[in-house]
Amino acid sequence: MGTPTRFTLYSGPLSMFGAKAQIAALEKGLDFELVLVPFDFHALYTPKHPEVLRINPKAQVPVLVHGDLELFDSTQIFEYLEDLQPSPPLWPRETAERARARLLEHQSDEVYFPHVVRLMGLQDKLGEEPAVAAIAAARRYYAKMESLLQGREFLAGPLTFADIAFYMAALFGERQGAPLTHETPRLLQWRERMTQRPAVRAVVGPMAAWLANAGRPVPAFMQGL
Ligand SMILES: N[C@@H](CCC(=O)N[C@@H](CS)C(=O)NCC(=O)O)C(=O)O
Repeated sequence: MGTPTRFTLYSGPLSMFGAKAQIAALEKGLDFELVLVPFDFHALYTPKHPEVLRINPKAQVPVLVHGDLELFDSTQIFEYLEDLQPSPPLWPRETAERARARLLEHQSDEVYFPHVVRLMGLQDKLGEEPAVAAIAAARRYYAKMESLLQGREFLAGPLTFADIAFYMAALFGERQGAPLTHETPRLLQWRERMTQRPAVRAVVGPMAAWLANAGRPVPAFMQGL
């Protein structure tokens, strides 16, 4: 028996990293089973799903299981999906362009998103210095992304994993007090282009419904999906 066609993706109803993997799999037209692990605003990610605990030493989603292959980390999953289903490609073909796109994807998770994580713990103090500094840092990052969008529709040229990563990270920035503004009009248009993609709507629509059901604010650009 070879590797089954379908894989299983463990994610959470409000997992930004899980949503990255989910959107990429849908963009590639891959068939998979989505397993949502327990998550709510009170208990957060407890109890942990037993498969997530078994597979990922960091006990985090997303986790992907495909036959006897077990993977974790959204960026590792991106690489596997690209090899599993090369078409449509989500990394540019040319070597330097590909490296730039990979760096952008990395920066979204590791340079921009930490500002958003900082804001998560400062929601009742958004007017105070640490939050103001985190919001200013997020805005400086938006300005860099705005300059990349000069004359192109996506951050690295064609649609890539870098767009998927930054779309999801910025969605959480929007929720945590670092929204996109008219100071970065090309970035606003990019977000709208991304939001209209069927793969994005299929993931962000249920996330918006989940937030509304939990009594949490739903950013305007996520409404009506
Ligand atoms: N670098 C990892 C980060 C994964 C991550 O932080 N996952 C969160 C959900 S979005 C999680 O499972 N948190 C639960 C925990 O850390 O206990 C990736 O890219 O997949």
